[in-house]
Amino acid sequence: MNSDHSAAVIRAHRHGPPGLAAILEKAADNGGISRTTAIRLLDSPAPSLLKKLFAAARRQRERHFGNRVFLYGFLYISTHCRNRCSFCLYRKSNTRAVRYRKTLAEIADSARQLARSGVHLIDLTAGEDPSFYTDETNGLAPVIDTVKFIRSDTGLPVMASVGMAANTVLDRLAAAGADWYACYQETHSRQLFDQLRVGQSFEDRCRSKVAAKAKGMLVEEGLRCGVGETSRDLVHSVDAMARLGADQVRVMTFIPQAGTPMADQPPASSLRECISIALMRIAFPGLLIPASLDVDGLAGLKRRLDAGANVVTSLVPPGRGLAGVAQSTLDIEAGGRTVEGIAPILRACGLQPASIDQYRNWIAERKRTTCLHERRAARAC
Ligand code: SAM
Ligand code: MD0
Ligand code: SF4
Repeated sequence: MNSDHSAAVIRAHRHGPPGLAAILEKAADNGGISRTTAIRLLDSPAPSLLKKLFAAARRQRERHFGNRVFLYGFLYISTHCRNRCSFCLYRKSNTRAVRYRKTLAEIADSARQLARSGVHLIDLTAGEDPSFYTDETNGLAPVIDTVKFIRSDTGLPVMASVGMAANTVLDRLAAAGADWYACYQETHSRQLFDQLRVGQSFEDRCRSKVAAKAKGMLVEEGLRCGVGETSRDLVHSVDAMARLGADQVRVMTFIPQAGTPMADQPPASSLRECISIALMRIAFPGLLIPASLDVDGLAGLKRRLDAGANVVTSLVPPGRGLAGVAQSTLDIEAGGRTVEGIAPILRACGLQPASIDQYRNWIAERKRTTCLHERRAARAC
């Protein structure tokens, strides 16, 4: 498997727009389409053009990863949160959310179950649980201990997705062995950010990712679609992901949540997400791009993989009282969000799980080739 180290930006036109169909035919070979074309595809998605776009995205994935995909186990370890993101079920004041905080023993049991099932990474996710911040100088201390334990106990790479981490906390997360720092900006429009991530700092969130890269961690950036963003906003975000030098890039459709200020928003179709996945695959052919089970469950997996995604995320072990984020229960207890549950869908897409060594090699290669200079050159949005 190859990996791409120069995250390509969606390129600007040089010679005026040729026919869209022709551009898409070439997209897989030259690794780029223009911003104007990307916006046109998002705004008026003609089925014949989308077919070409998705085929081009799949060719790029095939070139870099063959028919192999990575699988991420997901553990939402605490659903308590001090924040008030307007889109999130787990925002502080929401009485409709089921709240729990798993013990280290419970987390370890679930992580072992995931490891036995064949996932390549354990994603430790949490709200900004006030109990994590009781000791000011050692913020997130319980999470850091958990990362350290799960990493050595399972032997698998670990992602920390626990909200925005301060510089000193990032140092300790990196020292504890967290391979990944996931922190999603949702949008790079400041106005929309302020509506979505109420009371949080746009700049601090951006800067934390730049800092995490400088400390040698891999970084995942993420976008929300279906929340009133324009197509220009989405394309602008793809440019920002390139400037950051993100290692994994995701987009998820907004799912309205009971008891939140955005509960009554009409649910959006996932087509815009799939187009964005394909555009990201063409802009970043060698990067990791999730198909999340946390939006449409199993029913939505094939269309996301067919759009060029190469990581299945939000695999949750059943029987342990664990929740999803955007879909807190969908397909979990029935065992659908498991390696076994997704196997028929992978087969239908002509894909198969990578080996753990292939995943480790991708990480090692990505870390090796993103040299210190490049990591320091990462720019905030
Ligand atoms: N609390 C941490 C944070 O917010 O960074 C970690 C949790 S992170 C997994 C929460 C992410 O789930 C959000 O950034 C968003 O991408 C996604 N999410 C949450 N609620 C959602 C919703 N209603 N629809 C779609 N995605 C959602
Ligand atoms: C997912 N539910 O992968 C998870 C979550 C957090 N790093 C990821 C949004 O869809
Ligand atoms: Fe808390 Fe994260 Fe939900 Fe925001 S998105 S309310 S920070 S759990």
